[in-house]
Amino acid sequence: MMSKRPRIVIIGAGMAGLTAANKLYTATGGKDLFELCVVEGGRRIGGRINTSEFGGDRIEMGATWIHGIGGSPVHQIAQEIHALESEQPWECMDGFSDEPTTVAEGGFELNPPLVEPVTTLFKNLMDYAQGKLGEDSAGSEESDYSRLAAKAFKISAVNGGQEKRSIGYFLRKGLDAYWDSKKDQEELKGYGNWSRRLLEEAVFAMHENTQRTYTSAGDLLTLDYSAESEYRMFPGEEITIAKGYLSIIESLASVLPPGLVQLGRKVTRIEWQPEGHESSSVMENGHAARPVKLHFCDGSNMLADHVIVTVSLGVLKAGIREDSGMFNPPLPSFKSEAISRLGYSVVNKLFVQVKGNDFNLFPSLQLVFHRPDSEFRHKKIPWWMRRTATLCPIYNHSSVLLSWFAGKEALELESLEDEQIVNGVSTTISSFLSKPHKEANSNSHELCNGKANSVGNSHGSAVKVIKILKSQWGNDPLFLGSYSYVAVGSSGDDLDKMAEPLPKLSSCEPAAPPPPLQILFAGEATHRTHYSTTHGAYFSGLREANRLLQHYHCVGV
Ligand SMILES: Cc1cc2nc3c(=O)[nH]c(=O)nc-3n(C[C@H](O)[C@H](O)[C@H](O)COP(=O)(O)OP(=O)(O)OC[C@H]3O[C@@H](n4cnc5c(N)ncnc54)[C@H](O)[C@@H]3O)c2cc1C
Ligand SMILES: *[C@@H]1O[C@H](CO)[C@@H](O)[C@H](O)[C@H]1NC(C)=O
Ligand SMILES: *[C@@H]1O[C@H](CO)[C@@H](O)[C@H](O)[C@H]1NC(C)=O
Ligand SMILES: CC(=O)N[C@H]1CO[C@H](CO)[C@@H](O)[C@@H]1O
Repeated sequence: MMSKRPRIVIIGAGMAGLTAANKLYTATGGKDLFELCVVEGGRRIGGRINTSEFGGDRIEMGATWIHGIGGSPVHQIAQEIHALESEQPWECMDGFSDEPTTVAEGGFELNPPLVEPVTTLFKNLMDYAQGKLGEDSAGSEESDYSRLAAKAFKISAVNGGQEKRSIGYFLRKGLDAYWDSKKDQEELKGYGNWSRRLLEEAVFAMHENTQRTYTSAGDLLTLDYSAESEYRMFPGEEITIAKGYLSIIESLASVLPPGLVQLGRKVTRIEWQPEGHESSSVMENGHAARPVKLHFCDGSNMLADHVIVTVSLGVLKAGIREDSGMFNPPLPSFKSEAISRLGYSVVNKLFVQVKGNDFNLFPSLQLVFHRPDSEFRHKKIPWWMRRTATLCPIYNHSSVLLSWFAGKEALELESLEDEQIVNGVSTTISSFLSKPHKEANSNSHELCNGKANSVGNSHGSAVKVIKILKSQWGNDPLFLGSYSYVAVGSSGDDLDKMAEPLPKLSSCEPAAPPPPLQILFAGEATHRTHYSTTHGAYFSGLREANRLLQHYHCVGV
């Protein structure tokens, strides 16, 4: 009797799932060593990669950047398939490479002497937290601030509560240290309702808001400080993909035979055997039955020897809730606790098409807002706009602008009508690009160069918002958020636990059979140093494919 081929089912046709499928298929030379299939709940492949179109331009609703080209497998594929050039314009954010224009609420364009020290401070603090400040910078002024902050941080962290172990807390200690060190200098005049100190704090907050979108930690007080130094970036520039991020996904999928990827196949339950395959006495036509049973939303089911789960951390968090029963029996506590502890929140992108006399000169704007509770704030600017750090054309001279949102502002965006968003963005643009009201006593040249007038004149009232397009990662049941982060109370060890296959048998005899590998885990949230990225997802897919290839003694080529 022919022995049955092992059946491998990959759940999810995103970066991790398709990388695993590509590896398993190509490593065995397309020979029928395995019965392989990918089941995807949605109607498209790509997952959190979702290249789309807006206002005639190619845009990314999800993954956007190759975070450092040196050593990035995504960059390598993009080069191989010539996806880095295009005739058609794309979301490349080249306008931002020129100096962005920093404007404070009310229309005051801020001068470099105000913005740059705070920006440098912020950058140095993050570099310090990420362990990137080399010894050579030891003598510099800024690294002195961050050392001071680190000291303050460590002292407080010993006795402190949870939030004192966060990046958010550390950053604010750094800002306090900065102000302390400037105490003796003369207090410079502010501008309009803005005092110098309020402006500095607001510029700092703008950088915090960018950090919120980088990490998806809606509240930086929940972002773990210690884990930050474990995160790895590739060296080199950060670029976008001219032919669209989806071209990478399509390239990975292109080697797979038709029918291998099945769309519209949402898995509702995964039944597995925690005691391992061997102990199962269930037989099927003289063979040990395949140990895993998948149930789909249409009521059908499928047996498998191995399942690679690549669904997002958000979907797993929902899946381990008692009422969900996604895993039957439930996941062991080491796994479900890691899933609960790790952070996962929402980041959304908002595209705005504008029209104006000379819209093609819309600047790359850095937005400096009053605090949400400030008496000076422009009351008509909605709260969900107030933590938006930038508003920039997606390429030089494009009429499409882009802003990023994180946390509760990102979720709010999903629930609003397009018209409400159009109004909110319009009000914001007119407040920032309007001619500021001059006050007799605010003639400080240090902070504001008066250019706000020219920016205002050429744009403020002339810019009209035509339409918008927003991503909606938070409420989509196939994602339930955007990407993961290490939350306070969690650690890099939890990311390693995410990657461990099940069942985890306790036997440690030397002759113990190899682990049955019923459920394997891949996906962005299973990579200790490259979590939250496409290349992290890629590496994780490769890792799990190789685990199975090794299991069957056909080590990957
Ligand atoms: C707004 C945004 C911006 C980003 N920007 C960047 C960036 O600039 N650079 C970068 O490197 N990364 C970025 N990322 C992160 C990157 O997109 C992800 O880390 C990566 O794509 C995740 O791939 P994955 O395979 O792990 O998961 P996914 O892409 O989520 O794939 C999982 C798949 O499983 C499917 N699925 C879910 N539940 C089920 C079910 N029950 N049954 C069957 N199928 C199911 C989903 O539909 C999905 O297709 C961004 C993400 C977002 C949302
Ligand atoms: C963008 O356009 C401006 C004005 O035309 C030009 O000065 C600048 O060099 C351009 N920047 C890039 C990156 O192409
Ligand atoms: C993916 O892009 C399409 C537009 O092309 C959009 O309708 C859909 O909402 C996007 N998905 C998410 C989760 O944002
Ligand atoms: C609350 C407050 O003082 N608001 C003032 C801010 O500045 C504008 C003009 O610069 C005044 O008109 C407001 O009264």
